[in-house]
Amino acid sequence: MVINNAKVNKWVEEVAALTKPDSILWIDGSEAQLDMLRAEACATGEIIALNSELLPGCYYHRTKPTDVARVEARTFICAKTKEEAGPTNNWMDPAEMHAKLDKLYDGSMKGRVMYAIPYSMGVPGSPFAKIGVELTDSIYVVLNMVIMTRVGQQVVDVLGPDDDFVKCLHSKADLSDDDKYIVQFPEENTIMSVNSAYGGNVLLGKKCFALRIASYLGKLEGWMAEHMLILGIENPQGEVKYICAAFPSACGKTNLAMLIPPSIYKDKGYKVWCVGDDIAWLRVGPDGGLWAVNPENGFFGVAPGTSEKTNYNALMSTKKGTIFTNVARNLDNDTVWWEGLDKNPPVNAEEWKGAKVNGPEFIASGEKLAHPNSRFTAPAENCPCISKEFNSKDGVPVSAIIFGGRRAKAAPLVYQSRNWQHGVFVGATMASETTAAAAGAVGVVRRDPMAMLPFCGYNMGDYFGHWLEMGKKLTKQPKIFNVNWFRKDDDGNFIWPGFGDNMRVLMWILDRCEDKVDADEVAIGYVPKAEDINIEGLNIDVDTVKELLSVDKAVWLEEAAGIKEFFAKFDRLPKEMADELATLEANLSK
Ligand code: GTP
Ligand code: SPV
Ligand code: MN
Repeated sequence: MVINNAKVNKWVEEVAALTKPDSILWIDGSEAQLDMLRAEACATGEIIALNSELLPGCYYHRTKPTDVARVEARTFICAKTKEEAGPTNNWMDPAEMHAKLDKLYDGSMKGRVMYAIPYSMGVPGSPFAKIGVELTDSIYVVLNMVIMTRVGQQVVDVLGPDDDFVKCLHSKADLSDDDKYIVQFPEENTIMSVNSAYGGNVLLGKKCFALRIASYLGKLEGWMAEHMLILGIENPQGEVKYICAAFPSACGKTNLAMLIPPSIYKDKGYKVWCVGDDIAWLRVGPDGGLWAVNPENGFFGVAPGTSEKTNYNALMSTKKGTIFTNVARNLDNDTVWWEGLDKNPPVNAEEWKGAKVNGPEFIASGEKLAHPNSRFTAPAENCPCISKEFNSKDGVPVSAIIFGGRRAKAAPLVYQSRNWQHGVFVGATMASETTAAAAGAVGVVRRDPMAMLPFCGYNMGDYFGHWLEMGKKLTKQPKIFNVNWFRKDDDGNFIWPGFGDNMRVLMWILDRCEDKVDADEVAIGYVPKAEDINIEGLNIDVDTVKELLSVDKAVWLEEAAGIKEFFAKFDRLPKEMADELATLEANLSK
């Protein structure tokens, strides 16, 4: 492949002079080149080929056991000033960080090849697409990036002589746990990652570019980069309405994006189409409405819990051309297994760290065969319900925005905000229990505004302000809702069936968007009348729905106190957010 872009070449030369690889290979995305890389990675044990009949083109990979999730404590936004990074991001002076990183990269690729990956987030040539070049010393990263983004000559052709590309440098170096850094330099259009080989830390097009750098660019350029799925619901007349939903990591985006309608809807001819499962880039369209594109080309999805029953479409997406990371291996037939796939853990198994075990006995002893954050990297085109708008250059018009998280109590099954400003407050004050997607404690409730706490590339106070500004530019505003699939009873069981049955809630949401159904106004917004959530065919009754929709005053007074404490961190909190908190407090004291 020929790269004539002097700016790209100069940067690649500089990086090579620092990292000192044996050679440089440009990735053109061709099958011949990928086959060569797969063969090499198989020969070194970096990946393992799986059963070519049951899982054609699929590979297995395991990471270092201490390198299995995003590392938020080692993730930095190195804006020029700490103030620009804001109170929710780690910050270091850019010059100081560069000096630190340069030492870690010095000679870090010795004895290795440096792969140069030209890639596009979004359909190459679409007005919304943006280009990156990732330099990495990991074949695993190359093989994942080729699935997750659009790679190769077409990207180089679109870039031409421009310097409008994000510089993405990754070196696994020696995988040191102490010197791991995931660093964004927003003002330099640069990402630097070192000493990790895991997912969101190293597939730099994903969280680092398409959320952290892109959210910063979106603020400058008047659009938004969000941690959102995009789905379309087609009614029996063939009309499709689109919904975006922001849930924190491992809180149900992939599942909702690919849901299979329950028979009460399917039998009438309703269909659900997946446009994206993790990231949405949102703009004001020529019609004054909000338009969404998914900048990715694949799914980096949570494996545990994915089954034929819970998420058939995701499971089908993993049947070819997929890379599995940190799941368990079934050594009898060279396939993979994870908790929740089925009730038959392999007897002749290799657990995620590589020990040969008897699966059922291992599980009985309280261990997990797959890491809770084990993942599949699957091409979007494999998905049986992929939207025909997936490759659209304009994106899709958004009718509703949904926020949501994991809350055992507090948040009701669904409620609607009173207007855009209140909706921004609902997003800004979201809280959710932490999951295995990031290193650290699991199950701790924390504020995670718009599910963007780990991904906002600038001051989060300004980010709330940007949401308010976007609302002003929209003459056709989507309605904003909040959902919670994860409310638990006193025995700790989920009350709501979830998964495909979440469609029942989406239908209420769409009815609200079209003014087809009434609601009750309560302190936090509008909640459905219990009988308006269709529970036909479910094992729960209308009283359970009432319980799911209940808003406990005492719990919400605590919420309001928690929100106040959270807001106190911000120097740049828009006045509108403080006003909304005052309204909530006033409503609760009525
Ligand atoms: P990231 O890829 O980390 O951003 O996560 P995600 O938001 O796409 O989460 P995903 O859909 O992969 O779901 C994570 C976990 O939540 C899986 O183990 C699912 O089985 C589980 N889950 C998803 N939807 C539901 C639901 O409606 N109810 C319940 N109880 N669990 C769910
Ligand atoms: C998430 O953690 O939200 C993910 C996985 O989608 S990662 O790519 O690792 O960020
Ligand atoms: Mn995610």
